[in-house]
This record gives sequence, C-alpha cells and structure tokens, in this order.
Amino acid sequence: MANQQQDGSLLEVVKTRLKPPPLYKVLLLNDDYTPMDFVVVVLQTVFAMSREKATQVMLQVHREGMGVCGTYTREVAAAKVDQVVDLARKHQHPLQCTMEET
Ligand code: TYC
Repeated sequence: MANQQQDGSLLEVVKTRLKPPPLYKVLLLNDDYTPMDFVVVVLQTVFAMSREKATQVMLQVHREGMGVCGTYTREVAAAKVDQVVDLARKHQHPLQCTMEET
C-alpha cells in the first residue's frame, strides 16, 4: 500500500503484525517444611494478593502439590520467581517456585 503525501511523494505503508509476547505462569510448589504463614506473606508481598486470596492459594498448593500465583510476561515472571526464591533462602525455607509458558 502506498500513501500520497502533500509534496507528491509516495510513502510506503508497511504493516508489521507483532505477535503478543508469550505469557508464563508462576508456579508455587508444596513442601513439608515451609510454614503456612510464611507462604501467605510471600503471596501477599510478591503477588499483591489479599490475605484471603493468599490463604486460598497457599491451601491449594498444600493440598494439591502445586498452584498458580499469576501469569506474566517472561521478565516479570522471572523477577517474581527470583523474589520468592530469595525470600525463601533468606528465611532458610525450602519453598520452591518456578515458571512455565502458558
Ligand atoms: N505444606 C506446608 C506445611 O504443611 C505449607 C506449604 C504450603 C508449603 C504451600 C509450601 O508452597 C507451599 N507447613
């Protein structure tokens, strides 16, 4: 497609279709040692969940072994995983968190 400009020149209009970026689920894994209260605080702090929502997600992970904390672009998901891993290490809990493309 070409666009006539006011000065008579033609401007080529190139339509570039950008694919939406891939999204990643941040997954929290259960273990037998990390205190429930700590997991709730992590979910509130890192994923901006209310205390009620964080408690629901924590209990789901506790009962089913794994749960989704949220879905983000790759960089944001990776930063959240790092925050969870850092907090867990700082408090010497074995809490594990990972990400997976949706
Ligand atoms: N299973 C842990 C306990 O009984 C609690 C827990 C929940 C740990 C969720 C990790 O991702 C987790 N203390």
